[in-house]
Amino acid sequence: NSISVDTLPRANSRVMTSEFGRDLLMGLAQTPRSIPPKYFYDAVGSALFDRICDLPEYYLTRTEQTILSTHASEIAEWIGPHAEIVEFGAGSLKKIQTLLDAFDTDRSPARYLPIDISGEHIAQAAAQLRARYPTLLVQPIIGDYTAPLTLPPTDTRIGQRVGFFPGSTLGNFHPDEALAFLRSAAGMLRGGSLLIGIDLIKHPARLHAAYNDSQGVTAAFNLNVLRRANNELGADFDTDQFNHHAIYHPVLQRIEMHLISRREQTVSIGDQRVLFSEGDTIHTESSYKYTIDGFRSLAVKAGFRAGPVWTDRERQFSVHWLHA
Ligand code: AVJ
Repeated sequence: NSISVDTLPRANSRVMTSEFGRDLLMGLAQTPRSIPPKYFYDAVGSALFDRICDLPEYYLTRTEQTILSTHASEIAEWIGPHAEIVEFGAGSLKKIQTLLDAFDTDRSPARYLPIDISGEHIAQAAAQLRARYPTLLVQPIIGDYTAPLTLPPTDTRIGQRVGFFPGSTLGNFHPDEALAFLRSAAGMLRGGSLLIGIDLIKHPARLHAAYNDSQGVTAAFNLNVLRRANNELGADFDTDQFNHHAIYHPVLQRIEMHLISRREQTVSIGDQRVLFSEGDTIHTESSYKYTIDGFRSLAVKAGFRAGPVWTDRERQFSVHWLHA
């Protein structure tokens, strides 16, 4: 029996035992085909995203950073003394530092709970943060922040609990998912607040440029999800045979990113074969844009009370304070 090795079930179990593998096959079996955007962020994808944030056309990260640093002391007032900050999808723990630096030492946040799916990344970043802010209790939570989670109990010395969800990451959620996420965040933060960054509706040309940069970094980021499937699942996507396509849909008020098959081709993923005709698309990301009032209404519907909003001069991006 040791010689009758069937490679197909083995190849397939590698796919089916992986959450990415299952989601990929499920997404490609649907019409239209799709891959959830959370799979962009392997090590290579995270590095590409960092490069996107530095692109001249990608105004989001830079503008949010400017808003946070310009209004840091006012935001620190809203946060108040000895707060607990829970960050959703914290990544490299860089954005929190702008907020932490805005406090007088005697009012500084007491505890910081960064939530992220990538474990190795966060432990190292947490160590660096502790070195910089010795009085801050940094307790990383490794997990998916879209799933309900239990936070460690607070104690009476800790001030209000403040959720921090920067980067317009909520934009990746479809409106019904965004509402559900905000509802569960409101529950988890009850009595506290949420500080959230939201990208704003603007001239489509500007949005188009941000997702179709001249250096092709966004294209590489988009195509990287196929390379990841090859690496992790043994799929055989030919990344040269797919084109990056990103377009603003003014009715749905979202950027859509797609990968478009350049020709008829068959791709193997485990024991599955997926046929693409020329021009077939894989929808890899939606990035919803909001008006300030539109987002505030959504937050109110989710159980928050809308507080102050900070924006930049050109009203490209917004940072909202919401009472839970
Ligand atoms: C991290 C979801 C905010 O939608 O702008 C950047 C991801 N996609 N370029 C966004 C992204 C293409 C980004 N978010």
